Amino acid sequence: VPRSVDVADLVERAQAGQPRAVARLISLVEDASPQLRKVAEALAPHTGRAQVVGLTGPPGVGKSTSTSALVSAYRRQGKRVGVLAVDPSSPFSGGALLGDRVRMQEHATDDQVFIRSMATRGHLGGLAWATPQALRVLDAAGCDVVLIETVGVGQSEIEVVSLADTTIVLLAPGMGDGIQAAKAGILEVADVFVVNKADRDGADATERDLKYMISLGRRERTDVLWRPPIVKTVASKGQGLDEVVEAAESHRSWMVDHGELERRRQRRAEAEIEAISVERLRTQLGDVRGGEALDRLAKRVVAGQLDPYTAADELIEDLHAGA
Ligand SMILES: Nc1nc2c(ncn2[C@@H]2O[C@H](COP(=O)(O)OP(=O)(O)OP(=O)(O)O)[C@@H](O)[C@H]2O)c(=O)[nH]1
Ligand SMILES: [Mg+2]
Repeated sequence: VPRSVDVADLVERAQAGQPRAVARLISLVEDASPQLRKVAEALAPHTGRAQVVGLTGPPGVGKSTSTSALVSAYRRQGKRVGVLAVDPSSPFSGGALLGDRVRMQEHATDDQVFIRSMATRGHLGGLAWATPQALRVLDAAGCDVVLIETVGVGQSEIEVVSLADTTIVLLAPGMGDGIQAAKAGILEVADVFVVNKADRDGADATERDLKYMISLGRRERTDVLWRPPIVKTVASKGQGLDEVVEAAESHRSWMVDHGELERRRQRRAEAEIEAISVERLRTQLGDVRGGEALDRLAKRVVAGQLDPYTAADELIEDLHAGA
């Protein structure tokens, strides 16, 4: 039996920046604990202040190294920083993953830095589910910036984009797949491009390719006023990260000036409400007549006695009838 939690007290201590309270709250939302609603309610008035910066890109491009170096850059400005490392393939969560723990070592004793790994495998809806809540915890904990790192594989980068105010897409020279990723739609989601591993051959060529592709993309989208800048970095040596922070800051100012920040946050909230509603409806539909309704309707569909549309009508009618 999970011991009961004083949510209000936890939130108060998280606001004061106590790492253990922050960690506990994230665990509560991640485990979909029965306290989740109370937590969400208690957090709501303390959110909306943090700047949410997403980092995505192909495997091995240097996301974790860059995230750590970015934390340092923000810390030089005296900012409180949260990090959510989202690993869509990992069943482990809680502490940082081993490799990331090594990379984040320099921040381990900094009480102005909160780092958390989130596993999304096995969670229905993956990122969409627990990460926004974890984000709220870090926001309420007074983080000026929250960095969300996720490996750019398919759905996850789309999801990280829906969470972030500013999305940074990392590429590296000599990564053909990086450019492939760019072609596969990563161009549209990037607010800032980073060509990391600029100490390697081919960084200039990668930058040139990117510029060319951006110019192609812009021809079709004359409404888009923001031109994503390209910043070259050597994350492993901490080079270029101040420029990345600058680029993210300019993007934020641009969004504020053009009402885009409000629009993005509105869309984000809509998507979140929708996801929660859909999830709740799914549960309710499965529960109609103790789960028997769906079962019996499916049997009739299989037997050819009923078409699935009529079956859906019946299921929804039953739900509304409170059967
Ligand atoms: N030469 C060079 N190597 C780098 C640079 N940045 C990172 N690396 C190295 O690239 C490797 C991968 O870096 P990570 O930060 O783990 O990359 P990642 O994108 O987080 O990787 P995944 O999370 O596995 O997708 C590590 O060995 C880093 O030390 C850089 O600027 N130059
Ligand atoms: Mg990583």
